[in-house]
Amino acid sequence: MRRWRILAGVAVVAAAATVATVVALPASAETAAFTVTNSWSTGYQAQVEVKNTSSSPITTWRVQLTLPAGTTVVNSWNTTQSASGSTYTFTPAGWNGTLAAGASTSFGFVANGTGRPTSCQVNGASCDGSSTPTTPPTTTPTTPPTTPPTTTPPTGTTPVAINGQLRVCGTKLCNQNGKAIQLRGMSTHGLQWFGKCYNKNSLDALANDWKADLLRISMYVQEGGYETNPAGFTSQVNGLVDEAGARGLYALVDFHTLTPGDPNYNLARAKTFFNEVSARNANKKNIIYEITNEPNGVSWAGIKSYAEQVIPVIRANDPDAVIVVGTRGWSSLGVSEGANSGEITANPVNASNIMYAFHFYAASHLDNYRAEVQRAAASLPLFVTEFGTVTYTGGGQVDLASTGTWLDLLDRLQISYANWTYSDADESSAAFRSGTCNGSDYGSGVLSQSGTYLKSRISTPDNF
Ligand code: IDC
Repeated sequence: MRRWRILAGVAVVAAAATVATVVALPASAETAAFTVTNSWSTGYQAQVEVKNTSSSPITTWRVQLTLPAGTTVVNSWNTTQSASGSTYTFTPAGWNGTLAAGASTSFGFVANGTGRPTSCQVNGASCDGSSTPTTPPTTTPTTPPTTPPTTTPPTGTTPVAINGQLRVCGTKLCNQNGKAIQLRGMSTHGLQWFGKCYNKNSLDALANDWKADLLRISMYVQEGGYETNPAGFTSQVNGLVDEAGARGLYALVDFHTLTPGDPNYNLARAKTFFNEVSARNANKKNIIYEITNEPNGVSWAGIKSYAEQVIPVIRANDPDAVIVVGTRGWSSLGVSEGANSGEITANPVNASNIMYAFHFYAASHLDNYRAEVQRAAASLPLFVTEFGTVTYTGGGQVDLASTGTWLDLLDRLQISYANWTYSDADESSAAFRSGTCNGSDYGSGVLSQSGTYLKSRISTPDNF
């Protein structure tokens, strides 16, 4: 268990805090319990449980955490967060302010840096129940008493242990022995929104129950993603690469461009991001790079130009990793913009050991798309880095018939895939029911219709 309470070391845990001195907040007793739910070498994810231990309801709460120099909050959920210097204030998200007597709620955040809070207050009083803010013991350890993700290659029967460093062989993805293989796994949702869904329990479930081979780490660039905090999101991605590796899973690092559709808009960011990620992870066998998610409204020539500038940045650090290039028309091989894979075969990216991305949403993309994939697979190495069981909106009816036809085709062609999404988003493409990630149970009982089906497909024996 990497879960630990900070009580022993830093004294942020829990406590009945009398808040009679706090103006504008009810005089009552609240506790705030801080738990690290996931950690990696450059950051961690934490959960704070706020409990109303009084005998009457409260209508709001406020938790203030002070972090040491070098550690910052990257993002948070189920809360509204503001910062003043190194003190972060967390208030209700809107719907979780009112707590009945004895009730509790929790919020979470991701920190860049390893420093744990040096002070915690709930409603202006110390989380340890005293009237002054908690001060840390001088012997506070700077590293948590946890086992960091292992950096030695996993042994045994995990996907990475069996297959090792991957490479492209002809139109296939091959393992370290030159055997053509197929990887099957799940994509995260946007880390800026669903970071809470990627924790010890959920990742253990993905590796052990789902028997997945692959975690796609979907880092949006816009919409509150990378561009708002490059260091923080880079750290979060690196942490998940480690977590995947610790479980013997491949990590597909997705630079999730979407709007604007021209990846060149983010060229400078892509170079910075991939330089940092590939330098740090160069010696890992489990990393695969996806340099742009879904180019749209841009020519193939524009995508190719982008790829030929980003790929050398990765290669300079990590010469042997597989790199996946998005394709025109939201990675439809051009079909969704009236083109087809012929423009790629006629003018391929000038690089080796690369694959081309194809995406589909089963309720929207039917036989004409399947025909194009079958045709393209004869000459291009393809990787389905994202697909949904639903419409291209991410919602609507789950189309199990079309999904089944698609996955049968991918299995037959040995095309690897990742499903959108391993999250509890309130949309039918999500594998978990809405609200699941607020808890710790990622078992069969909390799966959506889509998740139940995907798990049944992914957990069957691999072809390694
Ligand atoms: C969707 C999410 C949805 C989010 C939207 C905009 O499911 O919650 O509001 O993005 O960011 C894609 C994209 C992927 C989309 C998904 C479903 O790669 O970001 O996610 N989709 O619309 N391409 C086709 C479908």
